[in-house]
Amino acid sequence: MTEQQGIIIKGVGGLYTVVCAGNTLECRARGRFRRELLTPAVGDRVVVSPEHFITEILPRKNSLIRPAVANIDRLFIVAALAEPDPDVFYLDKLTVIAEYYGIEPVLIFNKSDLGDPKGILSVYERVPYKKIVLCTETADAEQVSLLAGEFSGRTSAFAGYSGVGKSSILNLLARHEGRELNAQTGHISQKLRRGKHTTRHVELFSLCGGYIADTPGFGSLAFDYFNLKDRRLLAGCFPEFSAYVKGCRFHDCSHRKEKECGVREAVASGEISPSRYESFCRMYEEMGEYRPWKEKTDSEGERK
Ligand SMILES: Nc1nc2c(ncn2[C@@H]2O[C@H](COP(=O)(O)OP(=O)(O)OP(=O)(O)O)[C@@H](O)[C@H]2O)c(=O)[nH]1
Ligand SMILES: [Mg+2]
Ligand SMILES: [Zn+2]
Repeated sequence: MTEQQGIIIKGVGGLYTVVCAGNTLECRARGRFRRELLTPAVGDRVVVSPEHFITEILPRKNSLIRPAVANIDRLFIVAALAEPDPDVFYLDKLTVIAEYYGIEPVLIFNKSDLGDPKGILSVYERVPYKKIVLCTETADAEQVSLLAGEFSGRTSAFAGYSGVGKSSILNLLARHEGRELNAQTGHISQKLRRGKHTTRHVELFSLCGGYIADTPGFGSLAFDYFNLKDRRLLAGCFPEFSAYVKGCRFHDCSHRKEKECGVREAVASGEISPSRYESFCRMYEEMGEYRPWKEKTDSEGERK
């Protein structure tokens, strides 16, 4: 037996499920990854030894921490129109993370039976991402078939709050192919109007002619793991700003307080959504407060 290459589809408690040429292998990782502070992630292309050890992680196209997935082409950012209510700041953070890592964001507004999508669609009207309005419970075959096409030929991951319907969408796509994945779905808490974190780990499913990662919903999304040392990169993660940055008087304009700022003028004239601009400013502030782990310990050292 020789080494083989495969893709990690699941990783729980140090045990990795790797698909190699159609075979599913249960593997462990070599200790050296831990020494190198490298953790194999779902989506990683890996080399597996005959003893079923992961001996190598092939170069990654990208890797995210929340959700913990690697080599993603598209991030499907799911929000519910109600139960839970959409949180645009959270959605905007996800779009920024996707942009930053070179992943194409697609917005899904689910539970259209529970709310009117007009408001949220107007926020994203000028944002050049695909937007899909969906009701997983009533979608007809044509709608599901269009949706399935969005996943074909690429690796995708879901992201979004708990309870918005990520696993329900996955099951809908599976049923469309005549399969039962039984990705676990959970009712939202009627008291808190939030999901209950039904999905516990990331798992990659081979579906719709591609790979799709179901992921757990996560609440907070800090920039603490972000490598955005230079927060001036932030405006570049808002694609609808780009046409207006040219109108800024200062080449290093932060688009917040400067005079003659093309971005602020576009917000004032309604060409940039005020809500997106507000998210930009909030993120800019948060990034300013962020100190990388190493710097933090250094400054603690100084205090002693
Ligand atoms: N009314 C309505 N309910 C939906 C729709 N889609 C999903 N749900 C319900 O929403 C609840 C949560 O759905 P899940 O698919 O478990 O949500 P999730 O995003 O996977 O949640 P986590 O795994 O906790 O992150 C379930 O009770 C679903 O039946 C929809 O289009 N309309
Ligand atoms: Mg789920
Ligand atoms: Zn500016």
